[in-house]
Amino acid sequence: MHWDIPRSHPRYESLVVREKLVEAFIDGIVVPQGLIAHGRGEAFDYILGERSHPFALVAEETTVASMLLARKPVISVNGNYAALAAREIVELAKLTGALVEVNLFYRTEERVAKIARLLEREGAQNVLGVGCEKAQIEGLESPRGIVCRDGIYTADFILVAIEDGDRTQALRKAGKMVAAIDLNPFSRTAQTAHITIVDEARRATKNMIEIALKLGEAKRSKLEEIVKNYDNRKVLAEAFKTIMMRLSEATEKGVIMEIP
Ligand code: PTJ
Repeated sequence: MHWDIPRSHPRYESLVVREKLVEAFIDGIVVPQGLIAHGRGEAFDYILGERSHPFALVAEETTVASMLLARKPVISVNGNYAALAAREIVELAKLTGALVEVNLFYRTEERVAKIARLLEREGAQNVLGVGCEKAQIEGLESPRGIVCRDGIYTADFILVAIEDGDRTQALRKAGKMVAAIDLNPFSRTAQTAHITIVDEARRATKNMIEIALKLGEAKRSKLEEIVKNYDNRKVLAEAFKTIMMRLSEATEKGVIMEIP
């Protein structure tokens, strides 16, 4: 199933992304529930104006600094994140020295292998998930809590995206530092992560690549300074304020765009 989206369509980019997800669903990368999750993300992105706000950029910078400082950083990849940003994930991992692990909510070994292959086609080496020694994250009943012993299980810093709240909480309880990309600041993931990136997953990952290129040569003390000054409550509060401001502007004016 493939639809040609006319370039002139005012929502061209958004429709192309939907097409990409539908194709990934047909290929068995994304689960049907992932399409529903995407719709929720789109709604928040629409309200936020589909751009990276300063509060997101601060969280993204802190995530990159934390990854560069970490003993073993891991980027946890699920179906949606892989479908949207496989190339960017691989690039970010290379720049920060992070491992890439496929970790799924709706886990089947077949999907793990498919997503690993997709990442490998984009240049990833040693993607964790298939054939690794398995371990169980406490608090997440099997098979949702299955991770690689040499990956997430022994990691000190984990970046998750478009993730279920339960998992973020369990990872945090397991003593990991967690950064989460989630457009919905109300979600359990957003509320429980140490660093919450309220931004669209691909846009956020692209921003982090730019930041990693700048911070790659930075001294440890500068990275530590960035992490020390970070305040996640403030970042979440800014995200809520931005939503409120955009909504209150809309409630005053009623009309938010000029229709010819
Ligand atoms: O591939 P699997 O098996 O691991 O399953 C993945 C899904 C997405 C189905 C699973 O993790 C899930 O059910 O997630 P939730 O609980 O629906 O949460 C997804 C969160 O991500 C929601 O808060 C959405 O608003 C948000 N979101 C959706 N799309 C994006 C997003 N955030 C950032 N960028 C997006 N593109």
